[in-house]
Amino acid sequence: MSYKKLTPEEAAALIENDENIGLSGFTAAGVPKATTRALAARAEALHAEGKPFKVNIFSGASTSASTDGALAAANAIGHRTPYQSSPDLRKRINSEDVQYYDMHLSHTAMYMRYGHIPSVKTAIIEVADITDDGEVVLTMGVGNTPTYCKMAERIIVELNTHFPKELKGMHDIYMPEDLPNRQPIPLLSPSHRIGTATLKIDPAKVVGIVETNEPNGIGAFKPSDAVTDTIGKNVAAFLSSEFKKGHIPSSFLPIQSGVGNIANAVLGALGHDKSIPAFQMYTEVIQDSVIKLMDEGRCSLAAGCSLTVSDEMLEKMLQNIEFYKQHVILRPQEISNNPEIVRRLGLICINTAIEVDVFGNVNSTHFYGRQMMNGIGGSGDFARNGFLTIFTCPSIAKKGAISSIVPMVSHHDHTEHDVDIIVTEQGIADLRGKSPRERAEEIIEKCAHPDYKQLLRDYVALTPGYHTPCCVAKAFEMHEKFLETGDMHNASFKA
Ligand code: 0RQ
Repeated sequence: MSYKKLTPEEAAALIENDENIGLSGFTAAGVPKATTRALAARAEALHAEGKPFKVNIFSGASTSASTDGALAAANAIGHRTPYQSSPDLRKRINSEDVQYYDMHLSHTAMYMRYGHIPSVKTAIIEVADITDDGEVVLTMGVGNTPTYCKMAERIIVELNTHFPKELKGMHDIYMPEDLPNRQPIPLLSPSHRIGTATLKIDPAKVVGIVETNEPNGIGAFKPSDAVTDTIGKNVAAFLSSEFKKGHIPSSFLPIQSGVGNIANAVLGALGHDKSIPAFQMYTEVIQDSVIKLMDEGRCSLAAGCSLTVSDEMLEKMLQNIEFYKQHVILRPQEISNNPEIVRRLGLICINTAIEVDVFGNVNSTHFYGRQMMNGIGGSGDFARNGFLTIFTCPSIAKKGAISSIVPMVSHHDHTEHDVDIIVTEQGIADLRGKSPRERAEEIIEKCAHPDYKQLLRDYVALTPGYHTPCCVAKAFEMHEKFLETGDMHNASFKA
């Protein structure tokens, strides 16, 4: 191979203060590891000398402890987009050390190509293989890698030998044509390959290769509990009933599912419910539960943007890589989350809410309107365009001091127009074909925790005789009481 070899420290030394950096991958899957860790160490050393050093990080989505975690701990991030889920970075964002703008994940690549957001100077990418003429086999996450490589002036390549070259064939790399003559994306089904198995980058941009051998470091999910299990069963029961009514075609429809413990429980329950036929996934993140369903013959294909499975699961998959290459497809997020494809394929979209209001508006991102959790991620790409859009959440948080059903969400991510079904462990609220007052009754009676039902009924009763029973003066009373006293129960809507 004709590329220069670099140590992680040599690669990190190339980066300047305030530089815009694009990272490969999506979640901890496919993100570079060694260079970003060395960059964090460099930032700490420079800070100790009293010198400023921060970089602006553009990613696919969340990253890993050796990327967002290390850089945030070193206070080495200036601006950050489009998504994160790191506890260290979350603290920096909420103390305004980091300027963070979260956006629909399908937007980032096009926005950068057309200058709506700054471009990156350097792309740091993890690969399983690279040829002298720039044919790259990516690892487990595609994210925005094609666009970052296209836009960057220079590329630092981490060749991670933990991931075999035989991954070639799992990816389907496709970039939409430039405007104004863009053609329809020709993808006709989740299994339809429309692009190339490798990503072509300009070899002249490659400043060097950092060799690593490191797994993604993804642990197994914690086992589901009674609440998440019940939510999962409720979603499965709802979909089974829709299927029996003929509202879903007999071949079923592809499923998109968010990440996390609730999403795992939902997928587990869908797998167990034999009244639902084996289905395909067209989603963003493919996690352990999907591969388990595949092994059980319940999921026939998983197309996504990253294979975010535990290290243990990945080892197992690598033993049987030829099988999984037939059944797993990894695409850029511009394609996995593409609104037109989501609508056309008729996806059943299941995502998690932080809070939901009595009209069906959903907050996926903020606590009390002001504190960022992770970001909107791909949830909006799917929710707005899905065939059926379902949001799930436990009915209470913080041991009951918080009701997840509130008079008005403290931050709007998905409006009532984008939300069909709410599911909590209490039950299923079907909002389709219902007016705001009917929705309020459905959500309170089916989904709110019994401790909060009367409070919410009292709130809705404050505003008789209007289309939407919203009382502006009292809409955040429950949030205010939680912030003042530590318990939403202390709110009152008695006249
Ligand atoms: O905090 O554990 O400190 O008590 O919120 O915690 O366990 O991280 O929850 O993994 O289910 O994630 C919405 C954040 C849920 C995630 C969200 C507290 C609660 C707890 C929640 P503690 P967990 P989950 C794209 C999919 C947006 C992006 C998206 C997410 C913590 O799903 O980031 O959908 N979604 N991407 O106690 C205050 C409330 C609260 C609250 C919960 N109302 N007020 N705190 N908590 N409700 C599409 C794909 O295809 C992947």
